[in-house]
Amino acid sequence: ARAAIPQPRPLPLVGNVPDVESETPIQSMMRLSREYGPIFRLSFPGRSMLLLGSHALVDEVCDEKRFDKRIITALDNIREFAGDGLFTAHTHEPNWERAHRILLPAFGAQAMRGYFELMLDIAEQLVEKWERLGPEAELDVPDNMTRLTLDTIALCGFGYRFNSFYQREMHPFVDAMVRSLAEAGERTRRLPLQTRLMLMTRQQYQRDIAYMHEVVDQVIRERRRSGDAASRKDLLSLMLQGVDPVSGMGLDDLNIRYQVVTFLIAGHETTSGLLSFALYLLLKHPDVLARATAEVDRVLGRDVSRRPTFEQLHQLPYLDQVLREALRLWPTAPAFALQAREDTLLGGTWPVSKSEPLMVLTPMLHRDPEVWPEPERFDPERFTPEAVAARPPNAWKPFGNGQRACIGRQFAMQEATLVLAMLLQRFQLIDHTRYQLRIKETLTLKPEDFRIRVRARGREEDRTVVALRPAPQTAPA
Ligand code: FDE
Repeated sequence: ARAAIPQPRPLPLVGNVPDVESETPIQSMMRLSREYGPIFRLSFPGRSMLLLGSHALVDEVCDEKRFDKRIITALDNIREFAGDGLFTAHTHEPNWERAHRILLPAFGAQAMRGYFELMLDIAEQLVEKWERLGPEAELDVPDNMTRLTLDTIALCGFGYRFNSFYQREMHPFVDAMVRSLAEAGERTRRLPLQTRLMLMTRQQYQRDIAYMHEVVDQVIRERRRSGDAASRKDLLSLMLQGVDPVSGMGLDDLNIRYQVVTFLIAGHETTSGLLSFALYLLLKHPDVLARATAEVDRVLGRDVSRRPTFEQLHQLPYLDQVLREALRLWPTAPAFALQAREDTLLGGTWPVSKSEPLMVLTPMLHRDPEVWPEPERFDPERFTPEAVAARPPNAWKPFGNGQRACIGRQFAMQEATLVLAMLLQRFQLIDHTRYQLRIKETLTLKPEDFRIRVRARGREEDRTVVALRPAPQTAPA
């Protein structure tokens, strides 16, 4: 019983281009998924893809014997600057397996302990800044979180300080990276000829890529010159010294450059979005916020002069549930692409050719009422150990699938837990704009224009001082 795969009516030449908003493609696809069902096709000039949004179908394509990661669209363009780094390498390229084996220890449990102090260093910069700015200051949450996550991955990964909290503008590397990621995305919506005609855009792109590579090559050179690669246990020293146990080979300099760029890209926007969504959701759910704060007070205590410890971080199960539930509603890496190893039938019904890419629309998987009752409701109780054990596999995929799943998962969760704990320990969050969620899409998702105020949760007498100067209310837009 073969069935035709639904598709919004394509127009001549442009196909389904008009069905997908260029600024908000994922949100358009979520809308189409609600309209056309668990599998539908979109076709664009020269290519098409199948979009999957139900647990039953995603569960099927998570079988790695039948399906493998596919590098398409924006990811394919990002290969221009991230080359065969882990994220953009094809599984069959020798450098993927080699780098995967060499770098796995850098993301293991032992390594996480080593990163703790460095994560704390950057997290302290954030909370100290917010403390000093005081309750009048309007804080741009995604901007602050992006500074934090970029500085954290650079310091833990390569011993490099971007010092983003000491500058008004972000480091020029960030501008170059953001612009090139945006251009990599734009190019998926243009015909190659259009891009060829956009001389200024192309030159800017080439300049940005050259600049990123220059910064990264400099970091690598400095490490080589300092000769302390042996004593350090970070990503860069593993890359410089690690030997793949299977092939007996190390990584060459070009690949190391690509890996550094990859980790900076993969390691910061996603985690920054996660922290921003988590703060947004807490702000809008005072009961959850109160419970999370109580857990933090119990484990870290109220004395902010005592620095949190690695052990304490692993005693915050409710915070972990909050972060997982935030990733369910808003998986910041919102899709991943696969291909069938052989032509096949999906769900016993839908014919799928191995040449046509499949995209898992993670936010729709995470809203499938078959596995997520009342899917729109934010409820960290979904992630108690009992609830997790009762759910079928592959219902929650914010970190992708199988061997190509996120290598930085532990890293991101440790960083997010630490920062969230320190923020809740210190501050009361104030929703002075009565923020209405709007989602900005780049490669990742983020709350757009999300600003808050914070007030130190000090002793009682501090609170009365603050109360004499109430923060003016901004009228809702
Ligand atoms: C990966 C990843 C993924 C998959 C994709 C595909 O499939 O295409 C996903 C979904 C993700 N990832 C997600 C995420 C989220 C978050 C928060 C994160 N993520 C974070 C992070 C951090 C870091 C450092 C990272 N991350 C990294 C990474 C890498 C390197 C990769 C690739 C891997 C392989 O091998 O392939 C990823 N990540 Fe992530």
